[in-house]
Amino acid sequence: PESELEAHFEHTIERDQRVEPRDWVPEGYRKTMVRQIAQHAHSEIIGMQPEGNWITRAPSLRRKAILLAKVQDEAGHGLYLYSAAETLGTDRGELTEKLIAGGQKYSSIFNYPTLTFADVGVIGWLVDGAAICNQVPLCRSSYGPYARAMIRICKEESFHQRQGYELLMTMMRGTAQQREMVQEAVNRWWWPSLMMFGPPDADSPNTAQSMAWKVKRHTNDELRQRFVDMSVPQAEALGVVFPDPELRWNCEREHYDFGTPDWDEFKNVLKGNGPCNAQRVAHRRRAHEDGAWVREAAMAHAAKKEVPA
Ligand code: FAQ
Repeated sequence: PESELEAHFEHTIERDQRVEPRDWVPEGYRKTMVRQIAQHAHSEIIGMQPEGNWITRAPSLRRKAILLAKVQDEAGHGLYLYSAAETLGTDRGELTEKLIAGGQKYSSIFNYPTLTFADVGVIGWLVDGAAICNQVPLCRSSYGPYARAMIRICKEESFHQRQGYELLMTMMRGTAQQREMVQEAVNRWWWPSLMMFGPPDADSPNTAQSMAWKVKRHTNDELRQRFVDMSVPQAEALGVVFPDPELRWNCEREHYDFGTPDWDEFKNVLKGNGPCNAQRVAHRRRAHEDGAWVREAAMAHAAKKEVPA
C-alpha cells in the first residue's frame, strides 16, 4: 500500500540513505529530480557553445588542446546526467526535444557572449568555480544516481577551474592590454556568475521542499555567500577587482557583504530574452537535426543485429 511505501521513502531520507531507481518515490520527488537533473544536463550541453566559440581561435596549440578537452568533458557530463535522468523514466531524446522547443531551462549563465579569449579563463575561474560551489554539496544529494554523477563531475570541474585560473595568471603576467582584457571579462561575468545560484531564498519556490527531501543541502543565498567569500581572495591574488562598490569584509558576520544582482535581468534571461538565448537554442536545434541520420543509422544497425525471439 502507498502509505507503507511513503513511510519507507521518508525513513530513507531521514536516515540520510540514498534513494535508488528501484525505490518507490512520491510523484513530486520524481518531478523535482527530473527537473533539476534535466536542467543540469542541458546546461552542460548548451555550456559547450560559449567556450566552443574559441576552439578554432585559441592563441596556441597548448591552449587549444586544453580547451578542446574541457569542452569534451562537458559533453561527457551532459550524457552522464541524461543517464541519471533516464533512471527516473524519461529519455534523452524526450528531454532534448523539450529543450529545443523552449520547454525546459538551462543555466542563465550560458546566455551571455564570449567576446575575448580572456572569457575562456574567466568562465573556468568563476563559472566553473560557482558550479563547484553549488555541486560539491550535491554529492550528498538524496538521489543515488545523481549524487554519484556529481562526484566525477566535480573532480573534472576542479581541473576546469584551475585551467581557467592558470590562463588568467598567465595573461596577468603579460602586457597591459592583456591585463585590461582580463579585468573587462571579469566585469562582464561577475554578476551573471552570482545569478547561477538561483533567485534569493525569499523568491525561491523550490528550495524548502528540495531541502526537506535533501535534494539540496544548502539554500541559494548560502551558496552564493560561500562563493563570494571564496572568490575575493582569489581576485586579490590575481590582481583584478569585482565590479561591486558594496563588496567589503564584515567582521561581525565574518563574511563579505556584497551588492544585489540585477534580478530583473535574471528574470529576463530566464524568459528567453538574454543576449544569446535564441542563438544557443537555435544552434542546439540545428545540431540535433544534423545528427538525425546518425540516430537512424544506429537504430537500423541495432534492428539488424536483433536476435529473433
Ligand atoms: N538559470 O526555486 P529555485 C554547469 C530556475 S553549472 C536558469 O531556486 P531550484 C557547469 C529554477 O530552475 C550550471 N534557471 O530552483 C559548466 C526554477 O525554475 P523551474 C548548471 C534558474 O531548482 C561550467 C526557478 O528558477 N548547474 O553547467 C537558475 O531549487 C562551465 C526558481 O528557482 C546546475 O544545474 C539559473 N541560474 O534551485 C558547464 C546545478 N536558477 O524549474 C559548461 C543543479 C534558478 O521551477 C561550462 N541545480 N533557476 O521552472 C541546482 O542546484 C538548482 O536547480 C538551482 C536552482 C540552484 C540552479
